[in-house]
Amino acid sequence: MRVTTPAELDVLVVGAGFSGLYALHRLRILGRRVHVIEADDDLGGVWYRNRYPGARCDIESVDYCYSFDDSIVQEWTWTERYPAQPEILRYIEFVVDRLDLRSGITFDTRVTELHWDDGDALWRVATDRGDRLTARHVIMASGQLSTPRLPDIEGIADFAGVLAHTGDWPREGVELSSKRVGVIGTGSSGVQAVPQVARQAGHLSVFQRTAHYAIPARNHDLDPSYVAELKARFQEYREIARHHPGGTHRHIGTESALDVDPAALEETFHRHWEHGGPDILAAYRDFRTDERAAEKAGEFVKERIREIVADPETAERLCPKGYPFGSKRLVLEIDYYTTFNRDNVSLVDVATDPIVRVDGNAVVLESGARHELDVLIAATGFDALTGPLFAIDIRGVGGRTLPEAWADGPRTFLGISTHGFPNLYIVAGAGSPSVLSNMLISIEQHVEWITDFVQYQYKSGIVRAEARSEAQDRWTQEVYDVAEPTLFMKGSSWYVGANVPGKPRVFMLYLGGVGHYRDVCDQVAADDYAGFTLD
Ligand code: FAD
Ligand code: N01
Repeated sequence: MRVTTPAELDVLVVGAGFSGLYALHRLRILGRRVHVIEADDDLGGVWYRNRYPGARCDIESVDYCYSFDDSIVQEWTWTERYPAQPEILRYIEFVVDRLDLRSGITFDTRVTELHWDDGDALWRVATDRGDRLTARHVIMASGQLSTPRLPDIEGIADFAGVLAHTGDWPREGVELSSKRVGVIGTGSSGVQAVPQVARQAGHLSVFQRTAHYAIPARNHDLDPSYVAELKARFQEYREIARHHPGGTHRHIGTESALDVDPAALEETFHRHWEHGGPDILAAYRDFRTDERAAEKAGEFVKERIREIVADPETAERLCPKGYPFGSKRLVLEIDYYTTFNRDNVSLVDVATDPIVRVDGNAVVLESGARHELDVLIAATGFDALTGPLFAIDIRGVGGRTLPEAWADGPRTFLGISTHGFPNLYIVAGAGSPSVLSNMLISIEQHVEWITDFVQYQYKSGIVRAEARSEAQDRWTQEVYDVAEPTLFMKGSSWYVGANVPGKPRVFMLYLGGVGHYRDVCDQVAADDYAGFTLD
């Protein structure tokens, strides 16, 4: 049964993924009147929706989990190095039941309006189910990758077969067996889905515009004695990750890849390739900043692709070109390259012969080639970071909308708050380390910081907290300055809004490192929230 939304709240939380669920729990403990509104009919966010075959995490399970309650840590046991979507969703459900969170969530309800009332110092909220409520504070736990995007291909929405987006996979599943299936997109989602789809489909056509760098995940079952040993010292283990630049335990190399002799370089690359996982990204200190250094890793990966893929032309097409290794998200693969050795799989190069339209049940290329399909899978990504926020009519002081305030790209103080939008806090969004970190570390840090800030305001009789424009300008500049020397600026990826026509081309994430970022946030709190105007 639908939980009624309370009419008046201290804190409204938008979204019931990892972020919103923890915010609900923490604010309940702090004694606040808090409620979550969730658009989906159940909880889990990313891990509820991304049910496509092959969906799994690329941060190790023992790191990609909550740490705030040690009894939960002790009661839950991960089974795989990189957990698959069903196991992560089971984990979220376990936590929710354990903390009895469902009663604080209204499902199947989308927040459509957030209008700031400066006279009463509160947010007036409307939903698509006709709810009207007020909340002194609003926490946007609405996700980073929660707005799936179909490509701008004429006719795609009218595809005559079954059309499924990986980011909004049908709950009832998609029948693939013996079907003619097409996958558009070869980023993280496409690379994960392709091998699994190929096993079931009659024939699979992979429409590739840009080849991504992918390295083996080497996923495996976890040894129970390893998990037990880690649990015994989990808080100590986690504390290290909290201060690590990526929120993990990745070793960060201090040498330059350009100074190392070729045999040692080769040996390091092979070691990473055999071990699997994304740690190769940090093997040398200049992979993030020097194209010549990054190219050495890029060349190594291309050699492996040429070894694995039997057909030399297909292998060449699968070799990434035109952007440096590491400047787009490094993809972890399980059987991706070997899949192209199957008889029922073909790679269609839509960089040289683009998709121009979908006509009935066919994907039509510029050359006139028609690919008749029963199922079309769009692994085409998301309107990231700003998408879920802009989908809501958010109006701050003087009725200014968030898209107006962010017309040239997101402008925030600490990624958490925006001038002109008092008492509104964004979890793990633009201007913070967000998806370039272990998100569970970043989510816990943000939720704890924001809820402490809210509690501080109640304790101090403050009703209105607004980021100062000078503090916001300084922080926004810091975000750009840290990103500027990195190779991320050379990859035309969703990190810079490149996948959405008209989106401002700015690097949206903070690359200064999770540990440093935490120190900055803690200092702001220690200075009585310097950078905010508090009334
Ligand atoms: P979400 O899980 O996106 O939840 C947001 C919720 O808000 C959704 O349920 C949505 O329905 C709801 N919502 C949005 N707008 C509204 C509205 N207007 N009204 C009501 N509800 C609304 N991160 C990692 O660190 N490691 C990984 O390996 C990793 N793998 C990923 C794999 C995939 C396929 C994807 C898509 C993302 C992955 N991420 C990963 C990033 C992921 O976004 C985070 O790890 C994390 O799950 C985000 O949790 P969240 O609660 O902040 O957001
Ligand atoms: O999306 P993407 P994603 N014609 O934007 C192609 C997280 N995630 O869902 O590169 C042809 O990366 C597009 O081509 P191009 C992770 O943070 C994590 O894969 O624009 N192709 C590209 O290949 C990730 O970064 C995990 O040339 C078109 C693809 O679609 C983020 O989610 C797993 C096209 C989109 O790739 C997004 O990943 C999954 C067109 N018209 C997701 N339009 C793990 O952690 C778009 N494309 C494991």
